[in-house]
This record gives sequence, structure tokens and C-alpha cells, in this order.
Amino acid sequence: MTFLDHDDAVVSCDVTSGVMVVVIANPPVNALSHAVRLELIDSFARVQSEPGVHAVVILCQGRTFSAGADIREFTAAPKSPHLPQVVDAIEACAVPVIAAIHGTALGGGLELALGAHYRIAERTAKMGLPEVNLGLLPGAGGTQRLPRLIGVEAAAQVMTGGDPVLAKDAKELGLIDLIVEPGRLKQAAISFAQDLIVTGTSVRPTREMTCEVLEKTRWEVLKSSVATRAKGSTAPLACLDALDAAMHGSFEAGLAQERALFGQLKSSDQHRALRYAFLAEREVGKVPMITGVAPRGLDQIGVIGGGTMGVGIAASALMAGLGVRLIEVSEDAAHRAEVAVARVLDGAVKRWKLSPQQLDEILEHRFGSDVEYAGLADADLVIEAAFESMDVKREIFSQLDAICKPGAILASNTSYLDINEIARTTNRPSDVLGLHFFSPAHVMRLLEVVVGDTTSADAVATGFALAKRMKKIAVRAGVCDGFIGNRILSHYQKAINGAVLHGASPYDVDQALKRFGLAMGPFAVSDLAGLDIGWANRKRLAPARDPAETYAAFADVLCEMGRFGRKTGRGFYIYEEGAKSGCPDPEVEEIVAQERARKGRTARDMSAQEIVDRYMAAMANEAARVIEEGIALRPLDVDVTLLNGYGFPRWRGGPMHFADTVGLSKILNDIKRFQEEDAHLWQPAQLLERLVATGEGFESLNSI
Ligand code: 3H9
Repeated sequence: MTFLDHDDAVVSCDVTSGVMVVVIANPPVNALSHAVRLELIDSFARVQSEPGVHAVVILCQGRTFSAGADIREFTAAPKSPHLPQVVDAIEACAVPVIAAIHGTALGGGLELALGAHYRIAERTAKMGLPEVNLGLLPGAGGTQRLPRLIGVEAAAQVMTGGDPVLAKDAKELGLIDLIVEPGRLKQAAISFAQDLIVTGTSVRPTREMTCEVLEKTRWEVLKSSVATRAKGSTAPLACLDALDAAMHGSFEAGLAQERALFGQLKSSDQHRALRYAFLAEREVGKVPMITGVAPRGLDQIGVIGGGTMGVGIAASALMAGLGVRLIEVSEDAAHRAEVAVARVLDGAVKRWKLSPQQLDEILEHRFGSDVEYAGLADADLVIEAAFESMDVKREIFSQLDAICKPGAILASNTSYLDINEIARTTNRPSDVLGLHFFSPAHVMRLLEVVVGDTTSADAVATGFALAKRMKKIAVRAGVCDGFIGNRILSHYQKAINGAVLHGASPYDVDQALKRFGLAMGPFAVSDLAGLDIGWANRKRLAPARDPAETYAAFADVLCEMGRFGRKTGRGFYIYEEGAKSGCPDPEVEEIVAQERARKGRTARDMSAQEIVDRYMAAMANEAARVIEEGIALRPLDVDVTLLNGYGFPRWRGGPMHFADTVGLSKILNDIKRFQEEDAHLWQPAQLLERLVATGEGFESLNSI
């Protein structure tokens, strides 16, 4: 017997041998939209009226179980039935309900499964409560049901970390009852249901289970570790408040507390920012130039250079299933690079990202190094990750052009240099583009796909396809010095150097910006990257520097002293052997004081707020120019870049979203205020002035 009331039904029911199979079909990820909620309520109402139904199985159609509440509905007023009502209706069902999970069961999707009385999952399935990543907590009973099933500490880890757990771990935790082989889920769920019917096993509502009460000291330890990891984000701490309610009150009281906390979080700036970041990361791949354009085939890639970048790129490509040939200048260097790649892959095995068998297969069949370019003749794509010098790039690209097969894409991992000039050194300028990875390339998710004047659409589409395969986020960037990210970085670096010349110490700057939410302060980041890198870049740009610019030379002085940062034990900070972070150094403050004296500046007090205002105003202003010039397609492309490549706090949404939140007129007023001290640095971007005049935000430019 099949129930399917209308053609566009998103839930269907089918009864065979006493088991009703309820199937949710709402592609692409079975989000629990209003229509799904309505039809689920309807389906469970039917169970009561169907005397022949003795058990229910919930399945989802397509590539995954449900990804939870429909994020796109969050901006509208919530419509009844709400998800908690649906979950309650499932749990209240008079006959046993089994949730059958494949793919991922996330957020409200997992909460739906927690409302079922039994859960089975495919071996490859994952499940989690990632609401914290959206600035929320699980709001459909998850905060109350999960600790009853798996204990408070495990529930806290799942809810506050946001990472999904694998089926095998879920089984050990007591979250699921049975693991089945992929492809057998429906059949296994029906047999499971029939066993329950035959054995007369009854319903098992999670709400009736007792919640463990954690002993005070363990609770305090848990709270302090969550607070440390939260780094300014409020949702993880709200999860603990809900767990506290689960431990110390009735199920209903806990649900009421969960609802109250969910409501507060849902109206917070942090939720708006995180939701925006989630959607922006999906929107950024929608690039008009490549809409409907098929990427070229990718199987074999070449990597030129076995330094940190080349090694990371090679490892990342190998983990994505590609064959890689790495080219170095000598046998020795090639061997060192091979060892370094193997070390990265070994780390992936230790972190369960790769199996030992896969590692063997990679090293035996898919990876090799060479000192000759001839080995790249059949590469589909070559990524040059050699020294940052136009002469070096020219030499490499003309060799590649001569050796690589027609149709092979030639990419440069340059961080700053002109892709158009590189393309001109070849006879295939339409096959040349920039693929700017971030270090370490096997960890960082950002990839700037730099499109030159002559780059063809299918070469660009291939760059995006490569990023997807490597599980990276690609952002389309135009050609200019530093593309999107490094161009904006150079500008805000000048602004914070200016703050130092005015009286803040580098340590004040780092502290203020860490408190704002950055993972690391910018001076500590420079130390980590190596001060010599910025120094080389400043020397490259020196001939074109405007004499009117106030040039802060203290970083150059440090480099002249051989203080290149972490790698030499000294930079802006001093690094003791084995220490995780550096200590401030009075000698640096002295160097800064001398620089101020040379410029005739008297140090003044600068508040942490002013440091943040300068940093944000510089960032938003330069980003406005980057958008105006078409280097970034939209403000969201800038946000995704800064969030994924530069440690900008995710819960602030990105610099453009943050600028909209504080108001563009405040940003413009700040720029005008700082202009009084440095008219060269602080020139308002035309786009910013225009948006302020029309009362619009950067958001208005996000739809193209
Ligand atoms: C929640 O559940 C709250 C409850 O506790 C309480 C409520 C009262 N809704 O990522 P992809 C779209 S909060 C709507 O590219 P993948 C996505 O935008 C929710 N749409 O694929 C994209 O659309 P488009 C908690 C969603 O295979 C398309 O699906 N759940 C949702 O790389 C494909 O997505 C989460 O936080 C959604 N929930 O990854 C899970 N999810 O093609 C969030 C996705 O138009 N989702 N879309 O750009 C994910 O983590 C990943 O999307 C997933 C698939 C792993 C599912």
C-alpha cells in the first residue's frame, strides 16, 4: 500500500508486511523544510489510523540522510509545525520507529533520528550536531536526548565541537543500534523492524531515559575546556547551559531551556554572521564565466618545486586521488621533497584521513619525483611553486610550454606576481592561470583561482574542479599585486604599522586583534610566515613606492639583524626552544621607538578599540577597491578569502559582513578621522563613499 498524495510530495509512505517505510525526498540534502515537516506530521498521524502498521522505518532518498533544518528558511518567520513538534510526534508513535541513516545525519536530521526509538546506519554514515557552526545549538530536543543516550561529556563534545562522528564511533557511544553494509540499508531496516514486531519489543522513547549527572569537578573541567576552545563564540557555551538543564531538571524543563537558548542565539549577530559564512562558501563557486562550462580532465599533475608549498600541494593532490610528478633542481632536493611528501601523507594516516593501504598505493604507483621536465609530457595540469621571481617563472613557463602536451594547463602558485606576464611567456596564454594555495597547502582550505586576461573559461572551470576534488574552497580572483587576499593584507599591514608608529606596540596590536577574534595577531603571523618573505616583497615594490607614503621600516630593521621570525628564533617575538608561542622582546620596542624618533613621532596611547577600528577600516576600504576593480567578483568572495586564508573570525562573518554590521558610515567616518594623521594611507574608496551615500551595504553587491 503506498500513500503519495500529490506529485510534488516530499514524503512518501509505503506499507509492506506491517512495516510502514516513510521516505523523505527533498534534494539535494533532505533539509527539513516546512513541506517536509508538514508531510512527516501527516505520515505519523496515518500510523495511528492504520491498524496494519506495527513498526515504522524512516529513510531518506538520494545521497544523504537529512542535513537538518532548512537553513534558507531561517530568515523568514518560523512556520508550524516546528521541528521539535515533528520529533515529538515521532517519539510519541505507538509502534517502534527506526531511523535508517546513510550519508550524513546532521543537526535537525540527527535530532529527527533521536526522536526515533531505534537507529541503524550504514558503515560509511556520519552523524553530528553542527549547529554551533551556525551560531546555534540543537533546537529540536538534541541537547536533551543526546546526553540521555551517550552521556554528558560525549554529548558536549559532539555539540560544542560540531564535528560528525563515524558510524563505528556512534555505535560504541550508544548513539546507534546497528551498523549495516552500504547498499543494504532499506532491507536491513525492514528486517530490524520485523524482528521487533516478532519479539514484541516495544517503543523506546529517549525522553524516558535518565540523564547522567556529572560530578562537579568534571563539569568544571569540561566548562573551562569548552570556554577556551570557543574563542569568543557564544553557541558552545549555550550548549553547556542546555546540558546543565538536562542534568538537573525534567525532560520538559530541559526542552524549555533549549528553546529559550535557541531563540536567543537565533537572533544574535553571531548566528547571522555564521549563516552568512556558510551560504557564502557555497555561493562563491557560482562564477558566471564558468557556468555550464565543462572542466578539462584531470588525472596526472606536475608540481614544480619541493619547498613547503610544493610538498603541501603534491600531498593534497595525491590525497585527492591524482597522480603527481614533482620536479626539483637536483637529485638531492628531489629526494628531500619525496621524503617530505611521504611524511605529510604519514600524518594523514595517523589522523585517519588515509588508510595504510592507500598510502602504499600512492607511494608505489602515483607519486614520483624528477629533475627533468620531460616527465611532465603527459601531465594534465602543472602547478609551479618555485621561487617568487618573475625571471624564474619566465624560465619555468617557457620550458613547460615546450614540453607539456597541448591542452595541458599551466598554473603558477605565485602569491603576488602578474599572471598575464607569465602567460605571455608561453604560446598557450589561454591555458595559463594562477592557483594560489595557502600554506600549509595540505591543511588550508582556500585556493585563489587567478584569472588572467587571456585565461579560457574551461581552464578556470578546471581550477575550480581541482579545488573541489581537493576539498578546498576556490575563490575567483583577478590579476593585481597580491590578488584578493594578499593585496588586502598589504594594506591592513600598513595600517597596523601606522598604529605602531603612533604609539601602540606590536604586542598591543596582536593582543587587541586576538581579543577581536583573530586566531593569531598579525605580527605573530608574520613571524610564523617568515619576516624575510614580506621583506623580499617590499624590496620588489620599493622602486614603485610613492614618496608620499609613510613607510614604517622597523620590520626591515629586524630582517637586517637576521631576525626572520620563528625559524630563526627571533622576529617580533623571541621563541624559546620548543615553546608554542613567542615572548615580547624589549629590543623590538626599542627598534620601534627609534623608528618613531626618525620620523619625528611622539608615541601616544592607543586603545584596543582604535587598533581594531584602524584594522577594520583599512581592510574594508581596500576590499571595496578590490571589488570596484573587479579583482573580487563580490563582497562575499572577499569574506570567504579572509575567513579561510587569513584567520578572520568566522563568527564575525568576514570583513565585508562585519563592516555592514557596524555600518559603512562608521567605517567611512573612521577613515576620515585617520586621514587627518595620514592622508596618503587613508583615502576612501569610491565604492565605499557611493554605498554610504545611497545607504546600501556591501550585501547589496552579493547577487550577480
Ligand atoms: C538545524 O538543524 C537546527 C536544528 O537543530 C533546530 C531547528 C529548530 N538547509 O555543502 P554542499 C544546501 S541547523 C538548506 O555544497 P556537500 C547547500 O546550501 C542545520 N540547504 O554539499 C547547497 O546548496 P546550493 C544543521 C542546505 O555534499 C547544497 O545543499 N545542519 C542545507 O559538500 C549542497 O550542499 C547543518 O549545519 C541545509 N541544512 O555537503 C548541515 N545543507 O547547491 C549543513 C546544505 O544551492 N550542511 N544545503 O549551493 C552541510 O554540512 C553540508 O551541506 C552537507 C553536504 C555535509 C550536508
